Amino acid sequence: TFLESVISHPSFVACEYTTRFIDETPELFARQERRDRASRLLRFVGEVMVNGNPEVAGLGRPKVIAMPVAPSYPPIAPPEGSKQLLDRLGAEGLAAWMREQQRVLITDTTFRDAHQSLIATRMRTYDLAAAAPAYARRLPGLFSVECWGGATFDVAMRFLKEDPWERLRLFRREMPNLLLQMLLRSANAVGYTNYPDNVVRQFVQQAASNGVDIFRVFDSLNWVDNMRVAIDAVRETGAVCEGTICYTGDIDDPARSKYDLKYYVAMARELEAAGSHILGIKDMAGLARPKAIARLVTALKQEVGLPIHFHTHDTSGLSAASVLAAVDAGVDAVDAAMDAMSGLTSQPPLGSICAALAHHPRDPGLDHGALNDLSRYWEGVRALYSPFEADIRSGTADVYRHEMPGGQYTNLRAQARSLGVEQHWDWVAQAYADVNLMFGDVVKVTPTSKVVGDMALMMVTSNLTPADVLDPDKEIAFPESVVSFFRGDLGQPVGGFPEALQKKVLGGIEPIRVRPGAVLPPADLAAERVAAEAKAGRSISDAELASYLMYPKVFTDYAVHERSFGDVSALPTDVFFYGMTPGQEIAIDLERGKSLIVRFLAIGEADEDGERKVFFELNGQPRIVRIDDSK
Ligand code: 3PY
Ligand code: ZN
Repeated sequence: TFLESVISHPSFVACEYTTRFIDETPELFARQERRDRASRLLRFVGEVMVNGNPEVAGLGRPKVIAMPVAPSYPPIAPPEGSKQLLDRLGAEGLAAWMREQQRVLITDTTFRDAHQSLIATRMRTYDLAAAAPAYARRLPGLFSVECWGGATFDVAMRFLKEDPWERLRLFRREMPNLLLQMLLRSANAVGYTNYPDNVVRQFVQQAASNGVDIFRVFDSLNWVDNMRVAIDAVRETGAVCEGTICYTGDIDDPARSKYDLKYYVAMARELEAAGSHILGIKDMAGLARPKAIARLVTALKQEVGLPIHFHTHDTSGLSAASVLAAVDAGVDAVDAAMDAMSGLTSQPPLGSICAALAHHPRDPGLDHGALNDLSRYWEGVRALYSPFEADIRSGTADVYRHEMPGGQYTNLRAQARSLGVEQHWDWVAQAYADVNLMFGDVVKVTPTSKVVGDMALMMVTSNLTPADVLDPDKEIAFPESVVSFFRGDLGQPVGGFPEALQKKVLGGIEPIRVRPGAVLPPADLAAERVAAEAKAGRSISDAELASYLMYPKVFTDYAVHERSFGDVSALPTDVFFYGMTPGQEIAIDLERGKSLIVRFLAIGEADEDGERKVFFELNGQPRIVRIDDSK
């Protein structure tokens, strides 16, 4: 208790105090605060041990639950890297440098897209943070670390009960020499729907001021008009804007002429004119075949003056061939994931690509030993998250049929499982392809990919054929996301909506034909803050306001969880998901130089009220936590 802190304080014990002792001894409060945090964390661990962590309920356990050893690094300050280049040259200068230098620049996606695509975005800050100091010291030649945005923002709060902003600040602190890159869904920011313009602007400002250097900005319908607010907001912060084309279809297939070379070149010109510093090619499903990407990169190098950055997924098993073809065609930067987190629906293997380019004029110049060591660390981390893996073992040409983004694949499969139709996966994949064509052959990437996925699952669970869906006389209860899509809430697709289906889906509802942000009223930021603080029961930062504006319920639930259980991101991952084993001792770093030593002793029998006592030692002192086991 607070009283105990007072009477055990050395000045109090030595009778060296005045009536102002409490006011003049702020460390009493710091100590009390630490005790509270410790109690809350013990309550969380106790809760996991008695009732389990709901996030892994029913998923089975990893074969071995062992925390991997963090990768080692030399005791030096991080050498200068790409971040210092940006600070010195500015965004335009950095872009010019990218074009002028010869090696191919490498972005590592392990901290974001790789785990989004392989293990449903579940990697915790604890495991990411442990790798960061080694990245800064052993890979200072990396171009950037893609580490934030996309689905990580939502998942951090919703499932991992941690603050995405705290994660970002930690990356900034630990990797001060590397460019930090995020994925921004333009008007959808890091959500699944268009937000008011002032919400998008406020989010971008917070992301930049908390550490993001490069914003990869894309629109889920490739609608450049819907990207301008985000592009302008990024430029205003001084950060780098990577205006991005989402690649779909096949430029070499005459049957998919909607998305041909001319289409992509025209879009690239628009993105250049809109103010992009870098041109991104986001091949979210891994459809860019080697010959196609070579032709595309060659054309874009001729037609636009921006450096080009290629991102792809390995669902086909051929993405490394595409990356190498892009390198030969003169692409400036490419994305890859550390070997142990690569392949399948993730990016191609970073270490193998570097090895393949060794002694080549465009050798990325990274330390192969460091890449191996880091990959070994990620291998250990990945094993901890094995319950979240999709049951796929190989690349497959089937991706050219269904065109699902890598980041969606594992999620949609998990959704299919929860709806009891995973055994009909082939049917789901075919329905996904059919829905795409019914909807007019659309770009499929978050959130339009979710619209197509929702519809495909609905067709399978309701046993509907495309003819049923299109039949004007057959009544269908379309998913809410589909109605919203046809109303124009995500924007206008290339070539417009298929009219008859739009009429059927909307009934009497009038669609919008303008940019959604043009008709959404601005959010009242001051009023939203008051509401958020009332729900959280405390004052919130500007960054947390951005969380609330994007995800009011998810942020509120996270804040309530934090009030009860503290900052659970400090717990090792084995403990977070599975609790502790008798006799196990862990150190929890609360802040620099302040750690708690927690030892778990035993769990008692449930008493008549259904409460169990969980026995711990905290810094050598016995602590008992009572947990309701009646749930
Ligand atoms: C996202 O938007 O999260 C994606 O990764 C899309 O590919
Ligand atoms: Zn991706």
